[in-house]
Amino acid sequence: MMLPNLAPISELYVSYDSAQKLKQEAADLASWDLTPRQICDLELLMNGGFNPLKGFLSEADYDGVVENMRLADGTLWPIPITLDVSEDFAAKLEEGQDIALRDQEGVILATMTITDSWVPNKAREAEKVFGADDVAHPAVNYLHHTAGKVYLGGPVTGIQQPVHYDFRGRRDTPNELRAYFRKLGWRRIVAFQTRNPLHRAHQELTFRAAKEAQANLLIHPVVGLTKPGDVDHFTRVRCYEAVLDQYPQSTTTMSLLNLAMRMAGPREAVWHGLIRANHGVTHFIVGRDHAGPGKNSAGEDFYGPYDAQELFKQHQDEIGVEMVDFKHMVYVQERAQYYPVSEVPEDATVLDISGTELRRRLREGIEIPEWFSFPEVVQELRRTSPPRAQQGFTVFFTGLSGSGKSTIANALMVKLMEMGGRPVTLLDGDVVRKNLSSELGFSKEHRDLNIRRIGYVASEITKNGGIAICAPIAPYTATRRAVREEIEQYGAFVEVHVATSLEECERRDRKGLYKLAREGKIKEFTGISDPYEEPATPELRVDTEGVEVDNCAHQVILKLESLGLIKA
Ligand code: PPS
Repeated sequence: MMLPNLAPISELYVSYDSAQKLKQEAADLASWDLTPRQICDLELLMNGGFNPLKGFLSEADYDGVVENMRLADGTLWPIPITLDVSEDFAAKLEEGQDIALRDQEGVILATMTITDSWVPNKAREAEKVFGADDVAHPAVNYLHHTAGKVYLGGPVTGIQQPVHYDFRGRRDTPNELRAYFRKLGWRRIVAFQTRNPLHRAHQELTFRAAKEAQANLLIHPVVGLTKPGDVDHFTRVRCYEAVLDQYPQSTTTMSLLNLAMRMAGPREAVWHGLIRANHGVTHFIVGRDHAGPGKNSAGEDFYGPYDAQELFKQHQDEIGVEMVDFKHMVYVQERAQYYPVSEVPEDATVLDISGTELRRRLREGIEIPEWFSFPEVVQELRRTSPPRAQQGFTVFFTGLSGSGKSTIANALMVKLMEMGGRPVTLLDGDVVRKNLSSELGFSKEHRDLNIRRIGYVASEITKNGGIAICAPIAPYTATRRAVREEIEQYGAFVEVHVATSLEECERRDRKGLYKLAREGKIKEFTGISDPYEEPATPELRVDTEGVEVDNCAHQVILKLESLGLIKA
């Protein structure tokens, strides 16, 4: 039987006085502004959550971790904790030099002595750690498209914890949790890792797991970085707080873990186990497809459904935490009770709601039954994900100059304002160029910058429940895609191609610009001396030739209705 070692674990922080001194000295050091993921990693390095690591991995440790899940000295460690930086920054450094690690506001959190600097083979890292060099995997995508080209390794000296302004009382370091368990006399503790809201089935399965292990329960949700598209942690924590009241008093506690998940399935499960061991727990619930990243680019799962459980079992002794099987719970209607799927009485009516179905019900404002979740949880989720017809969205017109984008966009704005309910903002090409982008010209670089600015403003409007109507030329597919991705985090992105032909735009030549462009008096003119990449699959394509503006705007309204974004 595993009993917890609840003695304090070693941290990387120096004493308060040394920290003050170090902070002053560090002002002169070369400094690196940490990314959100690096801040999460640094916090767990400094507070002992990543014990036995003493800093960001050296090259030898990294190689060992990538190849066989072990540090150079043979210790089990499955995920590379590396400090990725730009080539320019790395070029200025020498071995043995100290650098300051700062948060995004410039506060010095730690110093690090550089022992190693190398260019990693990212394809190998992707294959070995995540199982495939496929950017459909969020961590592989991060590795190739966000992470810097060079890795720095070396020991870290902790100055101060990253500051959190939210849920302070719910965040605990490993030592704080250990002290809490000691104080309450908890000897066996089963931890439940989650990045999703908890519903009745989760409450049942965690409570059962605790009973089976004769243990107390620690709900240990991740609030650092989870999978893109997850419910934000603010909402989740309010949901967890509501569920916490459902457990018998003093059997269960909840603590927030500022971990940056990698969605690495089996390796991630082992990593989660090690982190939990550092937090003083004895048991850990691992389920089907633990920390799964979704489908690969061929539409298949990255890992087998039980790979995580198998890998965990193999290394259980070294991890120092016992695995508890996650039981898939379903609701049996006749008994009005939850059962593990394997124990469902014969001929019983089994009810279950999948994650996809839940999202559909939220999106469409359909009832979510009480047997499935707690009313307080549903209420929280509805506050953050109102039905589609109340969410913000962006209509993004694209087309040649003089194609009629602005005219249709204006008509659409007026129609939407007539309907009321949500604020409407029009970001017209010309208007944006007068205000947001007055210093920009029409090179590819400047056009991209212009579109990205429009995208940023539209994403903020969408996030806050408004309607953004954009009407720039936006000639490049890749830039339009980037803006779509940014906005789709918060609401729908409806691309409308105003497909007026070049001949027609030139014939109309409302502003006389085509004539000037033909005469060479305006350079880089879209359609004449600069490219326009037509959208291949816009949500809507409107043809303005021989069609009234009112009718074009109406087509957009019909599209918005069919997408459920407005109600007829
Ligand atoms: S872009 O490519 O999306 O950044 O362009 P946009 O911000 O929509 O600006 C297009 C308007 O600027 C005028 N204009 C030009 N258009 C294209 N190419 C060149 N070289 C150019 N120079 C000035 C033109 O009036 C466009 O307005 P619209 O409303 O599209 O006709």
